[in-house]
Amino acid sequence: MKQLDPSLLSFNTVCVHGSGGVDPQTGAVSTPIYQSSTFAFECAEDGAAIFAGEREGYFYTRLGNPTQAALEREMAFLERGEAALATGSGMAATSTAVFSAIDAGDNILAARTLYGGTHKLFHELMPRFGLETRTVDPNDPASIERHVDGKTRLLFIETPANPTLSIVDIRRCVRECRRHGIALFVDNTFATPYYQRPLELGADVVIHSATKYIGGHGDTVAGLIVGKKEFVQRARMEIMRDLGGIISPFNAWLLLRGLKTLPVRMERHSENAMQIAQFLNFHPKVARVWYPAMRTHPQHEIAASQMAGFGGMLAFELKGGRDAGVRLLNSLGLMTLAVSLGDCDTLIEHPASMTHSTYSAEELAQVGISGGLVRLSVGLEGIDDLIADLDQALGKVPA
Ligand code: LCS
Repeated sequence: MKQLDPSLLSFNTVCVHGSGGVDPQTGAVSTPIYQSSTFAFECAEDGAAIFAGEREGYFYTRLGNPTQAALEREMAFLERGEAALATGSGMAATSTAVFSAIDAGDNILAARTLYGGTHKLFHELMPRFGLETRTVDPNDPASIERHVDGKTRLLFIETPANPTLSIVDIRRCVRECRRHGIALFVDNTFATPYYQRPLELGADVVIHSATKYIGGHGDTVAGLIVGKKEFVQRARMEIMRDLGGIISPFNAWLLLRGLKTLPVRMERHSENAMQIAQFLNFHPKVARVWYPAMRTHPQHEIAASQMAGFGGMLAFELKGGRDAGVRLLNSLGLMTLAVSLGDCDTLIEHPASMTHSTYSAEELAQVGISGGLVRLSVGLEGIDDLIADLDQALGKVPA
């Protein structure tokens, strides 16, 4: 059976064909789902050698599975990393990756604007185990300098960030992290490797909530870690093995299927988002729109320098504040009032009371999540239908 060499193929071709082409054993064009918890050894000596790490092989799905491995090879290639580890959720990816890099008494630096669950992990759970998170402005070298010390292991950023679409300058962070001898972890969920590849810019580890654009259809919760082989191996064998946040073979297959259409979906998400951003920008009831493609976005230049496109996420602020937001969300007919993002369906939510309710009132104010801020994950529907729905709902919002 012919095998493909992904290093000779374009991003789009690898998305469709995977990192190895058809299944070498059976010729199956769709990667088989190896729905098996365990794998038989050839003989007792073989089992002992695999357990001792002297021979490669599958033996128990918590430590690896062929369907998962096909996904990991493909994602490592798409993010231009040496290796990848698939996990049961984006939170499992973040916690597994961070715990692979720190020990008791260490601290990490983290951007102020992150997904609410990540913020809660860093500021509530980790401190219970003596692991401190120091909040920094990752775009300001002086802020990093003020907080870093001999026990700092990494800087964790999200760009574009959830939910404000603020942008972090990855190249600048790489320079600062190298200067201080710490690793840079980038949550690349919003951009996907189709539009942004942090490892190519010098970052050390990429994290995904694969629940979002990688899966793309709103039917799977999963995560991914991509980085150097040694780091990924430690994450798998030392942290994942014990914490157990694994992906199921079926969910790994759903992500492989999602990846086939990632480039075409991302392009349509971006086109639709740009048109909605322009519509909202001129709407009298909208105070401000946050979409990195727009020149009015304060960090548009940084975004344009590190992203090949801008994706389907945007946020906007209503002049009428929280009451206007509630009215808008309750008046929509087509758009779905739901958290998550990156689905084919357009999803709309209210960060202050939903995804970022883990932030205190003071923290919400510091990162610019006001009561009137609405987050939109623009889907793949017909653009005229989406704009008509927003238009009629905005019509019901008091001026
Ligand atoms: N990173 C980012 C940027 C996210 O947006 C999320 C989830 C996660 C990590 C965690 O991934 P999960 O475990 O859910 O797969 N974001 C969500 C959101 O904005 N609404 O619902 C979940």
